[in-house]
Amino acid sequence: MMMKKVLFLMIGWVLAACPAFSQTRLVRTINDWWTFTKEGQTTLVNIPHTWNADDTWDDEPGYYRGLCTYTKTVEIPEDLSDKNVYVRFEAAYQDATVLVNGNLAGRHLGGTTAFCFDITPFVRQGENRFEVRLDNANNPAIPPLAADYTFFGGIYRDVELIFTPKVQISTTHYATSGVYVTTPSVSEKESRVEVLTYMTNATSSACNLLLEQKVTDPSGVVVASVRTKVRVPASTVNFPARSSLTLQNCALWDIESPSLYRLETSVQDAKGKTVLDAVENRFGLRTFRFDADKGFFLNGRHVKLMGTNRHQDQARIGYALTDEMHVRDIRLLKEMGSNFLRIAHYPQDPVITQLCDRLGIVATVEIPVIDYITCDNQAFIDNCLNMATEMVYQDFNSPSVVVWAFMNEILNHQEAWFKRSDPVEKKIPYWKQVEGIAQQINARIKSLDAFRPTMIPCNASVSDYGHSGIAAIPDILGWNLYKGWYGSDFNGAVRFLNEAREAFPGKPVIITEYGAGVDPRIHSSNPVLFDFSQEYGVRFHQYYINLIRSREWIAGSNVWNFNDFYVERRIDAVAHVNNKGLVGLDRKPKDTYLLYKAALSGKPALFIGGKDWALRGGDEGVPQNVYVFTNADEVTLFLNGERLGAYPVKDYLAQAPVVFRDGDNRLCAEASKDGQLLRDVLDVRFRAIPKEMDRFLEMNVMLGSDRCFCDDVAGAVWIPDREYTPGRWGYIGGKSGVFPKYNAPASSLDIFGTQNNPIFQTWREGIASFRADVPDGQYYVYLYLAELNPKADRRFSVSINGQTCLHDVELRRNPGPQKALIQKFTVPVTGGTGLSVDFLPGKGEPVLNAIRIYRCF
Ligand code: GCB
Ligand code: CA
Repeated sequence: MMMKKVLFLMIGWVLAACPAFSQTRLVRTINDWWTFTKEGQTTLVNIPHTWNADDTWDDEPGYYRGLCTYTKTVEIPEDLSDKNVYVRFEAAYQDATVLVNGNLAGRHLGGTTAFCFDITPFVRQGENRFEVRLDNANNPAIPPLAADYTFFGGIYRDVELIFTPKVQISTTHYATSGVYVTTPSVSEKESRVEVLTYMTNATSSACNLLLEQKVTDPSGVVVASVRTKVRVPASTVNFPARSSLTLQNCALWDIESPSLYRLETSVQDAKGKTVLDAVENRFGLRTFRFDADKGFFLNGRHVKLMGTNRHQDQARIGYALTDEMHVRDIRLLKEMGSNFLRIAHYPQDPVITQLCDRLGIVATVEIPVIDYITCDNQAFIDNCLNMATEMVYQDFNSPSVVVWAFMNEILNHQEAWFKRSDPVEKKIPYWKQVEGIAQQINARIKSLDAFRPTMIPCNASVSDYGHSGIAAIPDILGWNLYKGWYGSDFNGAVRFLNEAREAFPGKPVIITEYGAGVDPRIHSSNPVLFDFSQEYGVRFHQYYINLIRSREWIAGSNVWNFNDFYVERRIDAVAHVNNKGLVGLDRKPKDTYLLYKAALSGKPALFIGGKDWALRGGDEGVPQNVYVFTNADEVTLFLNGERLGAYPVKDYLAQAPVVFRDGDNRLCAEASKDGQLLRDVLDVRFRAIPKEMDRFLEMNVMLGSDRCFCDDVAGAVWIPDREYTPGRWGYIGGKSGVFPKYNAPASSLDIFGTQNNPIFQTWREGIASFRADVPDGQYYVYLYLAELNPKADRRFSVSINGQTCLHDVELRRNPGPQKALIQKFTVPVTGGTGLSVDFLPGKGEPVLNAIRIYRCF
């Protein structure tokens, strides 16, 4: 009894102390326990959700693109008589029809922007049935039509209900807060803030109201407020009202000090006694400009913008990331020292721009009009324009956002219309269509936002963008550059940029993309183009960091990409994944991330590379290449407590040959920078192939390869091949494969039946034998085979120590081209002969992709 009374008294006290709290609006998610139906199958799911989590990376080509439904009974205990109710989707991919208690609430096209429907007429106190019919089928009227990323279907961002009073700040003006802040003049001394507020009056009489704008500075002090009388007509949606404020002694939003102001907007009764509805927004005070010759200026100060792009997917779950996963990404980006993010190719979760605002990361936002347009289709144009409008309004108040972008690489896929080599006249009709749409999108963005420049990320052909008129349209030109990857010659990048700069002299330039594929499991001491090794990735990015830093007129640059991401059709080292991320689909940093951290962070930095390469292998006594990333000048290395030496640093990298002992090793790196002693430690477990073969236990060798591969799942180390020498091991005869695509050192085929493509993607063609001078005992010998050339007509037999073990294998027939075949043989070795695996050609050349030899006893 006593307790209850005390509690009651305390509640009374709390209420009395905070009279300013009045019941305004309530926003709550309805993410949990939806009944999801796909092709007649029903499951219970939570949002964020995608129905393509699995079929986008299995061995079957294609993924489900069609209609699915979500239904849910939502309990609304509130009395709704004096309320309006809205349902708001942060995004749903991509054509959504929403029904409430059987009534059509609305339809929205486009998978990456938010939408909000008024459902007041359809909801009631008690139980309500929500149904979302969602379709991710290709639709020629909805961009994107096709691109180098997977379009995951589903309600993959939050769904919420918004309960407001009848007189309210609008929720249905492009699903925003209904409040738009501009800062037409900004300085530390004084800044002008203008606010446009949309209000909705859902009553049948006109209302006289007070609209209050209250600004709190970054330290939490209310520094300005203004009240404006407004009369909102009866039954009116999105009635605009303007307010303006002046702020003195301003804290500017900057990269190092991302000062944010808070704007509290409230609608009050005419006397200002009762707050009817209120929303909050953040905004920042900053000036910026892009200059064609001098680059980017923030608050009058020159800043080189360097950062990445980002896709919104993660391993196994596709787009269905929780808020905290998005947050983690932007923190990782900031920790890397990045000050720039191209939010490509589409608007992302609201926490992304929120966090860019808070952490001081300058951002560009883009609509997914990418690669293709639909010709002669007004619905397509309308959807482009609507998406552009949603993008601008939905991130309007973010101080971090400085550019609106659209039409990524839009001239890249003209092949459907003509050949690249065709004369310009033939291309003009198509170009005119693209240019017409570009003009309209650009004009639409300009009409909504007078303060931010526009950008088109272009690629490949300077002259096409010139002749088509497209380059003339946006304020800024983005260039996606892949010289040193898709084009083998690094120097092509400089030639290309110079050509672009000469062709469009007045246009500021951002390198909107550059990147190289890196499968984190692949390493090489002899990195080459298209080997997907960590080391080639490092070399690629070292080159571009120098290129970007040494040219003032390059305003900014974005690595393609922050994270690895799914591309269902793409086959590289990891099938269905674009591996150009600095971090993996699981967000594990690759060496390229460490390189950027050393190059960008500005603070003393030292990291031993190969954090995910702690399990290594090779011949005993043969040095292994170790990478150390740092912004110091020199690195000293210690192995198992012993000093190895000091190594010079070039382009943030010190390389050292290190001889690991069999078993556990502790590698320690030290450097000093700005008077600070830096230290990093990496424990490396080394599996040595012993000098004295009588101690031999195990080897896993990829033929025709300079690559090392770590199979994390099995904890197995795969090493490059070598030629046989007596007393040791290796191949006899044949040649390494060089593969047609890009003249690559490894095949780019997906190998079915394995998650370890790299083991099968190289081979030795025409091999005569593989020998290992192992001691007597019993062995397992595993032959790894896959036909990488579907056209090759080859048949061969294999014998081990004279006994034929494979007769007339014809890989393209059995198991079939690009299918993994692992044959394990139990082989006794006696009489000191060692192991000899011999290949006997029947037709064409025999091949061996990889071999594993394991001593049983
Ligand atoms: C590009 C595209 C991007 C691709 C990238 C690549 O130029 O804009 O969507 O993913 O190249 O990796 O090929
Ligand atoms: Ca599939």
